[in-house]
Amino acid sequence: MGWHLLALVLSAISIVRGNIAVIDLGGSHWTVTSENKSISTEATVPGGIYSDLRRGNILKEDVYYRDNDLKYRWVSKTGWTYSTEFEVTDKNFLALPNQFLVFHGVDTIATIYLNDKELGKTDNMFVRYRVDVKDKLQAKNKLSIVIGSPIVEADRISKSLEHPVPPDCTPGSYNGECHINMLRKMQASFAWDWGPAMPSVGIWKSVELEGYHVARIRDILTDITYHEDLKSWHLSVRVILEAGLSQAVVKAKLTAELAVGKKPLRVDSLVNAEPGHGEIEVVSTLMVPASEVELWWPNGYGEQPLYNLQITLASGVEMSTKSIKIGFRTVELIQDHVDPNHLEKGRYFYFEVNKVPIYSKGSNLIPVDILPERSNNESTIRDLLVSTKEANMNMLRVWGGGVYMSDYFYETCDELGILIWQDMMFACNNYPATPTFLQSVRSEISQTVRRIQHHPCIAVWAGNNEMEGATIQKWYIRENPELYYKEYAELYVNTLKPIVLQYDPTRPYLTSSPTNGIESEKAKYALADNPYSNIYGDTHNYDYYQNLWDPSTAPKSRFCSEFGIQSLPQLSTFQKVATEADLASWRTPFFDSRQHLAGGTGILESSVGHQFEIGNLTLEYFAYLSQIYQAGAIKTITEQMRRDKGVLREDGSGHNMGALYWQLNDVWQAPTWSSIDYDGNWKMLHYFARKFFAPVLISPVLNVSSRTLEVVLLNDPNRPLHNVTIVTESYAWNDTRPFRSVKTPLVTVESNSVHKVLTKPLSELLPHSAHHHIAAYYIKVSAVETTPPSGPAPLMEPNYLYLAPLKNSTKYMKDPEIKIRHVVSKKLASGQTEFTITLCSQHISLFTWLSIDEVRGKYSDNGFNMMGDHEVRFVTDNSSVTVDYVLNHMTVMNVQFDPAHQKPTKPEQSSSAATLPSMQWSLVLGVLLTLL
Ligand code: BMA
Repeated sequence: MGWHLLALVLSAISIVRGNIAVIDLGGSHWTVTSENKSISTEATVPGGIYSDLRRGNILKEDVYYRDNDLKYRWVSKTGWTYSTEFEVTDKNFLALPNQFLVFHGVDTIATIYLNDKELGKTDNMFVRYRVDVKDKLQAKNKLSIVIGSPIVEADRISKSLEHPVPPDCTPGSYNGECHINMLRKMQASFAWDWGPAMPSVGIWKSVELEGYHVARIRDILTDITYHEDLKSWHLSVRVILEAGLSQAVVKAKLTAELAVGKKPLRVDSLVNAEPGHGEIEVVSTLMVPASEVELWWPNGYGEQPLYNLQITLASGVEMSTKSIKIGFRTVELIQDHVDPNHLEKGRYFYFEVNKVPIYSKGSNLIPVDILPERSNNESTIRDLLVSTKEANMNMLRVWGGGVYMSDYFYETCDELGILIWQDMMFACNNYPATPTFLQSVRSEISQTVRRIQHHPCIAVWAGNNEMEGATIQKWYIRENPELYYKEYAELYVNTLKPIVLQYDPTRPYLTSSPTNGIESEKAKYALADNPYSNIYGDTHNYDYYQNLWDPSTAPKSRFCSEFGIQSLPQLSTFQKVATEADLASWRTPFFDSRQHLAGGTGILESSVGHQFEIGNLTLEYFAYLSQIYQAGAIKTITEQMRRDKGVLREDGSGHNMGALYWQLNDVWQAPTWSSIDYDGNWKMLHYFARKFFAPVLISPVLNVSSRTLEVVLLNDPNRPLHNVTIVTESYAWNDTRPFRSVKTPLVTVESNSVHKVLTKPLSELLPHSAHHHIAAYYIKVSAVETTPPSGPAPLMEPNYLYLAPLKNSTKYMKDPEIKIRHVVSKKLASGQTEFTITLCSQHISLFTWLSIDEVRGKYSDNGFNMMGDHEVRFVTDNSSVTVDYVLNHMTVMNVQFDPAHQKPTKPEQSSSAATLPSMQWSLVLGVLLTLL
């Protein structure tokens, strides 16, 4: 049957899935009109009001330009109606017993009308709504979705409650709105400490018209367990069918086919059932011999083979099909007692995949954009996830103040081996426990778990962000705490938990993050006395006042799922949304409105001030220093936590098995905790993450009290290492040769092991005269493996330890005299261009940072230390960039630049030869080298 015969006014596209009819009503044939009808413009579905008004030039500037988050706030203070018209002329379609309009995402409080008759209401942007339109469709149809102002609706609901549900509003520094917790909507859309209030309105996911005789496949859930005795995987496939609401018996054949080995495995089931609430569940089982499939592993631990599982429902009159990709692996969250004889020492908290303990390395994902319609952008999602993998991460936490991500996101995580810690979308707010609210949440949680549960990437579910701590520590509660404790348990324990476990018996559910895990579950209302305990569960740790380059400031918890510090994005990112005057310094009104952390600018300055003198700096240079501080802080803390994997202290703390820093990405151009800015540029932290998360880490640390240097080698579970030599060198800042060099040979280093390879008093590494001047020295460690499969090779990039704050060392440093030896370019098969840039320096150049104007691309390394020759590759999609351009527009910064001076004038433009052998450019102002 050809459903494409259905005519839709204005080119709506018809898609035939199997034989059931699914017609996408999306496109630009929609109109959006303001509540008082003064504005009416073309709209796009999926989309959103800010994007529509911008496209229609009703908003004259980019929504992120300067303070447009405030100027354009009127947009969300009024209601909007989205409408379209479509024709249904196909008699066959109109004769189908089941006809539905399906709304995959309406944001948020809305009433739906078909041909001016009310069809239904929505109150949750995370819920798919299915509305029966049998006998309601006409040849010509008018569909309207009347959406209320989120600000007005949130206020209205808050006034209808019997008791207040705090907090009322976002903190003043956020420039935000009030009562977001009344709405099942992206919680960050009323502002956060890293993002603007852009209270969205719109149809942010697709709208479909579907019709069928019998039923359609909606979700496929899998339960994959390994049976050692049978050497087989037991694959249980649970298919959720949607049928009509009439309870007519569904009779059909359901086939599950798994593409493994030479011949696919297949099982048929007969369906003969009456749907309850329009749904039927069918369970089929397949035994998959272990020899037929390869294991799926997180990034860094092995490959990610995926197998196609196709489900077909054939009823005789029509077919519905759906395919997913699955992976064979087990995942467990281990929370055993550390010492069964000393229960007071707490419990472990780590993941095991295929019985191998995994050190979780990664970050936290905030929404991909504050406008939900842009958060599903596939190329942005791919860029972020590829960057995640490239930084040697194996886990991301999808944080609870954003949105449940698109199918494409989870599919890409499956493909790249990124484990997902999935929060449910509740964050930093108490929530109502009214029957209406809980009913809406039930649909949200069951639809979400059913949609994404089959992805091998998902490791754990968590009920919310920080609400266990916020509730028991009364961050927002002013009176009657018991009432709020009960409501907490009602939502996360009595409502969410059974639904998650019903649809996913294969993974653990944590009520919150941070939490004490099993211990919180045992506590009254699932509220532990101290959800931030070091010996149970996970923690979030922020310390804005100490010098975070001091490893003793690192958390001593089992698993740190948030820790971070702000930095500024690079200048070119700001230039797109600000005037020159806005960017005169980091203390202009523009920055005041972008800095949402109360006191944040002072914190940035004092952070940078731990390591550098802040004099008369340019914004560009201050941003650079802030990125160094951030990168060094997260490096120090992460390395300390990774070293802690091998430590168990008397008080039970230690054995850290997870470091997820806050935060991976940005929603706009602002000072934030991110390692990738809104334009997709890696900040220095992201380049550092690639090294501090590397599977083999050699980490030097100073034991301050004993003035002893310790060097620790960590080998994650990858492969044993053979004949490794670790070289520890001490250098005077002004010397190119090490003062001492200590070689430590190791014959074998087992996989998954931690070794203290060196413990040496500083006095043996530095000259006697250095006793009071350790700031004049630094330590460098490197390692070579002489017999790896591919011949002798450095095991890792060198790691550095500064013995004192850098501002105490600058007087000992010398002008590194950086020169560019040559730049050559090459076209890659991907269509990108790769530039190989060879630099050289006479003395050490610290945190050497390359940038080529605003050209976007990735460096093989950036923010590196170099002495002598150094080669860096730069890959860009921008095909207009030439070697000449690179030579003329490249800036090299390092910390030896004298901040008291203005930005250096640029040297004479050089020849534009593709290769410049040993260029003898003299450097203006010593060390900041700017070409052009
Ligand atoms: C954590 C997060 C976010 C916040 C971040 C930085 O608490 O869960 O709420 O953005 O800190 O303050």
